[in-house]
Amino acid sequence: MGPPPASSPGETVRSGPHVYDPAGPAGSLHVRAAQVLEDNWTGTSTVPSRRLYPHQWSWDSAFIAIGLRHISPLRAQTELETLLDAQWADGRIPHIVFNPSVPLDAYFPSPDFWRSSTAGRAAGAPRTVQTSGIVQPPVHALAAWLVHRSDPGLSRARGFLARVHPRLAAWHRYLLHRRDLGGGGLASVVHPWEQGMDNSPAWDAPLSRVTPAPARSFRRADLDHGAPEDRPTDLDYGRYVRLAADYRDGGYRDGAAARYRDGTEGRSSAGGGAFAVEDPAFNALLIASEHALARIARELGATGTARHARAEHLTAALVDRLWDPAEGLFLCRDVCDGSLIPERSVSGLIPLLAPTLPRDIVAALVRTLRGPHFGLGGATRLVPSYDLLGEAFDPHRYWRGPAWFNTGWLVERGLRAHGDGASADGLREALLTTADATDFAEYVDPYTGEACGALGFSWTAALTLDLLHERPGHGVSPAGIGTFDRSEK
Ligand code: 9WN
Repeated sequence: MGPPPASSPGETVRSGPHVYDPAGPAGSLHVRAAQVLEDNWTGTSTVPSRRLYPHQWSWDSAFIAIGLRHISPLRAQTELETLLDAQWADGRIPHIVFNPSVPLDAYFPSPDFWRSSTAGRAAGAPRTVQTSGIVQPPVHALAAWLVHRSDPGLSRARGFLARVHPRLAAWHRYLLHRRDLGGGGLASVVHPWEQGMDNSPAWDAPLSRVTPAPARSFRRADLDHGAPEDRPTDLDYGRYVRLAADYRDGGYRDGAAARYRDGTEGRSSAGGGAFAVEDPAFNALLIASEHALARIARELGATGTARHARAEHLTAALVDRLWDPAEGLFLCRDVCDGSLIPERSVSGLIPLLAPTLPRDIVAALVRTLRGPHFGLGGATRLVPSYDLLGEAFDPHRYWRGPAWFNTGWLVERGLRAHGDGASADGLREALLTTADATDFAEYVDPYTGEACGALGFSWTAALTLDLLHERPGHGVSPAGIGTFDRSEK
């Protein structure tokens, strides 16, 4: 990896409106956030973290592009285009694009585990770049639209939207057609890493059916950098490895989910159905991205109406299949046995992003967010990843309680889009203060704000930049969250 190019010819590196400054001279947070992205830039994309995650990750890149657009719209476009260059012919966007100059043992599972160009050949994996074979949440169309809006002139001059639109449309087609494993109109994830909240207690029940790969068959690299008590257990890791290996050995084919009668039958094959879950956040992001794709289509001269209609149809399916009125929260559905998984996670709040969510559901979600299970504005200032009162709650363990900045940002956007500016302002302030105080930590203890995981984490820095460019006290800023706005259809 060479030194990061600061900017490219013809492009302005911008400095932002420094509207937040609790801790130092005006702009210092902005400058430091931009520096993190500079340090993590490889020349064509941004690593989430130099040591822990030294390749390109799919949903990380989308969040990173959303922040990068404020300092370099060209780099933001490049970030997304690099990812899309690794798209498979069946439409999937892989969750990792490997950097060939990084040693194989720097991250596990490495390219020799996924073997994308051979095992994924039938599914259309690219030949020239090595990738994983699973996906991550579809934040990309949303990111592409926001990147375009940050500098429409540059975007038009480069034909950015015209180039990414067919790829994004193919990506959504893959999710809507190949991944509707439950048959109810929602996309399923076939591995906990696909949903992005890898170690969520919501996966415990469906994962318990999976026979772990033997510990001696792989070597974890994450424990070289992270504290074992904060990371997933070896048992869970063995199950992640088994699911991924079975999916690979089935040629990364997507099949119908097997229905388990008693929880013991069935194969442990991801494509064939041992793990298939409909997740609220994943589908809410698909809804937001469908609305974004509609706007992209309109910008390119089409109407976009059919896509808005599809997004509304998806919203109805989300409510129909995952809304639990008694909990006031969206839950995950285990597609293998058809049950709703009785665990409260931040994923269930993220449908706040859906602009046409019924108002009574929005109100119930806000009550849940501020109630005892998530405690926003009371016990916590950030949104915990999991139920504060849940049996599996742990303030430090990966996705089992700590607060992440991307989920906080998504909730902030949703609150603002639905007109709850006061709650959004409070959350924004807390996100900025905490990013500042923790040196852009990967995640934090939701009670104390103590830094956990990697520091200098890219999406924390990127979303800090994005929040700095929002004007607090305003409902919807046209350049920021227009995509989520009810009225902007
Ligand atoms: C597996 C890169 C990724 C994030 C995920 C986060 C973590 C990887 C891991 O890091 O996952 O994809 O090794 O734990 O859970 O959301 O995209 O930042």
